[in-house]
Amino acid sequence: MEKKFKEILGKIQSAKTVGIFCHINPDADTLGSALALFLYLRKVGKGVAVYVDATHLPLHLSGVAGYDKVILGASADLDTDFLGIDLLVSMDTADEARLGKYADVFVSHPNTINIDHHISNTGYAKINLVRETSANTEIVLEVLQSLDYFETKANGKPTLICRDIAMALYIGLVADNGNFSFKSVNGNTFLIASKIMSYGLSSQDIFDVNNMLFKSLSLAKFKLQRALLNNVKFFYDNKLAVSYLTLDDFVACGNTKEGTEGLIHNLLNIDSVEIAVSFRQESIDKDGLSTFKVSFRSKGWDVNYLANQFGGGGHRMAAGAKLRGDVYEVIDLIVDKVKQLL
Ligand SMILES: [Mn+2]
Repeated sequence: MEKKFKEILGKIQSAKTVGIFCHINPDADTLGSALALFLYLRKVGKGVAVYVDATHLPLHLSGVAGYDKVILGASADLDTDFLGIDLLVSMDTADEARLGKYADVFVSHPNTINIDHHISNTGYAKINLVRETSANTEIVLEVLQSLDYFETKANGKPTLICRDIAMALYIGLVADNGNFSFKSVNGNTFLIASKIMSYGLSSQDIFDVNNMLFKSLSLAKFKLQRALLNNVKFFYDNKLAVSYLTLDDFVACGNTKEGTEGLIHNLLNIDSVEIAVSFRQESIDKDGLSTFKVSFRSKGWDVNYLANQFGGGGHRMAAGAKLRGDVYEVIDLIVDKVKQLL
């Protein structure tokens, strides 16, 4: 076993109290990592709590055990005596700023561990366990297996890694590797999934996680999607798809605060489409002119260049800009600029 890994196990084993930290805008990987360790340490009798600087957690993760035990920024204050806690562990957090209001507390504590899978990790803890894996829960699994060896197998006892812990690990795994579809997936990822399943996940569980993370859509978001699809127009032999959502569309969908994130993929997924553009009306000023937030996506064309033409930017295949005018002027502007590319 590598020396650093041994040191980490020793730190966790000797701590009586442990604080675990997620990153801001918590996702399934940071939360799954934190809750897996939380559930395990609770079983071995440690005083443990999970902290995150957020007002709420993603609702679709509410089935993960321990979800309701997480201490949110809104209810925790910095009067908590973090120095009185033996050990602090951050999960899936590339730099201390991502700890939000807990950043200072964390970096000033004498006993900290940073478990992360981002190559950009700044190494802000006293011990940094950073590996490039498809999800952070892969690293957490290894930590738990090692802890478990000393807690149980070495004494001939059955494992303490239960189905709830496996569920937390699995949700983080598939959320970060796009359900085994990203380039970060390799043979080891499948071995890890198999190992996690062996702790009590059933085929039904795998099916349920898939539905929960990748198939479910709120009714409000479905209605936004329907409106976007209803407004779509095609140009250049159906290679360009353009659509939009107006403020009226948002009202008709119950004025949900839910984002439009991901909806543009409905357009880009069409086989003939090379460039997809969607825009949403953000405001109407006193001259009656609207401001639109425009998203560009492509299957390889440089939409960063397109966005630049409108004073925006981003990446080669995903970019954004703001445009003013009415819906038809904006469509004309976009169609005209895309002519330079297609
Ligand atoms: Mn992650």
